[in-house]
Amino acid sequence: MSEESRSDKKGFKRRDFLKIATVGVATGTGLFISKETILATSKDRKRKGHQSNEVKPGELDAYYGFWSGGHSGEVRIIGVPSMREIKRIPVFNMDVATGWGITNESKKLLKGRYTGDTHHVHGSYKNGTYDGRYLFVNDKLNNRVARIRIDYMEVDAIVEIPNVQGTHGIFPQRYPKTEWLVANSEFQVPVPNDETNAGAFGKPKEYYGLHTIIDTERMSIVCQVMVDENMDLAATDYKGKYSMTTSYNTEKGVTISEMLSADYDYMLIFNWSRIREALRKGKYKWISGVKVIDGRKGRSDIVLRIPVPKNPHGVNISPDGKYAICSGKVSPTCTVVDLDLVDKAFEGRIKPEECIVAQPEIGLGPLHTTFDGRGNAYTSVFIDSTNVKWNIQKAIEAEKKGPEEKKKKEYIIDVLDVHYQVGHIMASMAETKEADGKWLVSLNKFSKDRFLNAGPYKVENDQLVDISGRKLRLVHDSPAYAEPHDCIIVRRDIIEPRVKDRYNMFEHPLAVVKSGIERQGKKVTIRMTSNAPVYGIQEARVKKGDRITLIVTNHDEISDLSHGVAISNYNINFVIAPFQTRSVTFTADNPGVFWVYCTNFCHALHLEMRMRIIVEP
Ligand code: K7E
Ligand code: CUA
Ligand code: CA
Repeated sequence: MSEESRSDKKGFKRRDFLKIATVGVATGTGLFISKETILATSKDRKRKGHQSNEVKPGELDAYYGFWSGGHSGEVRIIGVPSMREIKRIPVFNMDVATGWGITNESKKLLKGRYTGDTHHVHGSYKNGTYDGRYLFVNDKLNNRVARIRIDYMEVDAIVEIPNVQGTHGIFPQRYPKTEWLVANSEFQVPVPNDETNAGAFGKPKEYYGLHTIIDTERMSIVCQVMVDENMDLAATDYKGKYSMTTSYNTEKGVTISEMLSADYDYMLIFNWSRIREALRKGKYKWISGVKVIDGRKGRSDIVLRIPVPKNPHGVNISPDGKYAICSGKVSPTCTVVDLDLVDKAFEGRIKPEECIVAQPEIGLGPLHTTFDGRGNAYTSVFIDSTNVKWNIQKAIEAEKKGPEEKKKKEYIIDVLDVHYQVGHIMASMAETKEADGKWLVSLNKFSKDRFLNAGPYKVENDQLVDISGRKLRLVHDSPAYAEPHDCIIVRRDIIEPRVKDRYNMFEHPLAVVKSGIERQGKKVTIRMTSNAPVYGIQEARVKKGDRITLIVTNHDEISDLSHGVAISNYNINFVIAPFQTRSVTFTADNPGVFWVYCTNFCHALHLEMRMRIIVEP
């Protein structure tokens, strides 16, 4: 049964709406049509919205959810609305199940650093919506950004960011297509942060934040803009003109009380045409091998600083591209910035604070905001443990009418209690101009008795909310292991056609066509194919101390037919999917007979799928 017909059964009034529209046309009364149309479209009063989140065995989800994995260092694929975990993509972590961090290919990308802290995952864009090519994710711990190829759902590049610490908010360019990605540094540090600058170590006023711009094709650094402030979350606009961030430490504090001392901090907006101009004119310094442009206060006109109440957190752009919404965190408000006014502020025609068109009161501890494409915003409120649905236009109107009108809070449409302490919140397609207002995920930091108690270290609770109606409807609790922060929810038709069933075999320069063993001095290369249920080599004889490179190509092309390659007592274990090639290099330091066996159940004779490496003394 389709989602549509199921919803109809439960009383979705779409048919009634069609009826009204038809009657209106038939009677020819213009008044009648406009009244009903207004009621049905602008205020979503008619929206009952009872979609089913049930995805029966054999059925597929309508959305791919891509979750960051927090301090697990990975990215996860969750089906929405079923909330079934489909796959984990190892990124900055070692993953024994697939051999990530074990194979030569992954080691080359990870460069010996097998820990990470992924907070924000975003897709590549074309014309304001996902193009289904790449995902990007940050590593707050080791200051890296990884790119995941969607066709293989695998990391293919990692860029390291110098001069920074706490690489937190990232966002790809949304228009006309992703060529740049911005990455924020949350912790201010001396720049450069090495012995050449030791004089600054004890002087926090000489610590800076850097807004790094990454070339997403080359996965290299274009430049960095240095500012006094720290930078938390990131966003880009829908016109390719600006990137924006929030700063909670404009004070340059190093303790909590110092970071909370000022009444106002900033939303910072970076002007991309002025950054390009600075690059063209050579207005930068080389620091640690990258171009650093000075964006500090009073030094350039690249950065606009809009004062917002102290210690803000998320910044999100409405899908119509008009507003940047900054969530207050310490302040119970959200600040709505009109991006057309930002143009004027950059031209010096108005003051930065005049870009603010509303500051609605939302609740205690607003952190992140998402959208339904129908003019409504949904803000996660940490201390209250709620998701608050509010109307952006109504908040702007209330602001215009004055404090009395604001107090009525008529812009608030619904408040949903969540369990508990929500961080990020994300609606389906909400970070694109195609926001569709169907599902929302509330990523709650505490699960508090919602699941079987599995020890002192508790899981989180990702709650699924139906937002197709006027009211928010909680439909599912889903435990999440440490510690997704953010997610994006992408329509299936964007991703599914891109995903491949097998690798392009000759993309790997070492693809094995024919099995064989080759020796050059103490270096031995074992090239081996795999075809269920046999490896292309049954026995390899080497000598103690030989440096062995084992290259394996899976010749099974049938979807699902992956093999494992595990070398007993050699701590080597990896998987090869159809037409994939992977290699490992190790020293044969112990004489003996060592079974190499398949770990991935592939065939009725899977257990017999093995070969020997004989290490002679
Ligand atoms: Cu709010 Cu790292 Cu996106 Cu966590 S950040 S919640
Ligand atoms: Cu090959 Cu199991
Ligand atoms: Ca502050």
